[in-house]
Amino acid sequence: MVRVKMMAAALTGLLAVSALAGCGGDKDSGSGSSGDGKLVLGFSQVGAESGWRTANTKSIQDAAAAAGYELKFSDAQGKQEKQIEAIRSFITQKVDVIAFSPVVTSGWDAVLKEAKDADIPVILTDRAVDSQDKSLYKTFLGSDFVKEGKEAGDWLVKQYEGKTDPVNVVELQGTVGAAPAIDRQKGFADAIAANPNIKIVKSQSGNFTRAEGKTVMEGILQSTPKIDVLYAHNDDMGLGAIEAIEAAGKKPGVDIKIITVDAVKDGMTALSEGKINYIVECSPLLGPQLMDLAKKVKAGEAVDPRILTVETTFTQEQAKAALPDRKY
Ligand code: GYE
Repeated sequence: MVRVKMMAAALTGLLAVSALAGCGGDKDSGSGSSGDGKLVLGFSQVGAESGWRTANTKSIQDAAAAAGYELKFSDAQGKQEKQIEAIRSFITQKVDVIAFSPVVTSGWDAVLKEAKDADIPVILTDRAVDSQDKSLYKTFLGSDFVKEGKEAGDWLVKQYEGKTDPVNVVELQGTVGAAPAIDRQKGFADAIAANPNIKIVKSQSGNFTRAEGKTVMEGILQSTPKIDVLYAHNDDMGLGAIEAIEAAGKKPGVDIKIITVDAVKDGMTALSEGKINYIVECSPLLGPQLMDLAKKVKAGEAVDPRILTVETTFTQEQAKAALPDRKY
């Protein structure tokens, strides 16, 4: 099995090299630049679990085309093993730059070390890794998920200001072990900590998908008699939960207040209709910044180790105003 894999890897390498040789333009054998001098970017995407992800993929593909790069795009279907495989294949193909959005935070050191040893710069986009050795990647471009969770919690605290009645909160978490799930939970918990009447009575993963958001919420509705608030780590899970809430004969946004994160079009539409009460924005439009960073790290230029995306929050009125121009 191992031998077969090694042979396959060697063959891929050979094909890549002969493809370069075939174009005849690449004198620098250490570089992955395509024969016509285009920057070659290997990108390993998480999957297609949400509206956010679809918008993120499009942003990266569009920006790569606009920048004139050769993009090798690989979809990991939510599996870390597939991402590691894709990164190894990018190394074998000697791409110029590797970028990826890690499914989960841990377990990356070995493959990142392989990229470093091969002298291929790595950019993390959207999600972080927990590697202690920061020299394993050049930069991390993405949102502050703790801040997003905190904004969601701050809004909730404000809604119940001066009240001491118990507020039962259900939390739908993202993918277990993923940076946005870990951080959005933490930021929210910190924000509500000083209010003992606001309690998370159930917290379960819905894996960032609409389908799981719905089934998990169906179960929770049956087992939890009093739910005042739903905090979903993304719009899609919130939208799935809305279907479950409606099927249970309750009014989303009224009987159960709903807070989500992302602000994709479907989420914003539900907010404008009053089915969601508040959304914390998380921008998926990382493509143009990523292309700029890829060019810089390829040229050996220094870049900031942490690049934050600019984001806002939306109430119902703000969603109504923003919807006509919403790009995703
Ligand atoms: O919020 C969610 C997606 O990593 C920020 O992943 C991203 C999250 C996003 O599936 O919708």
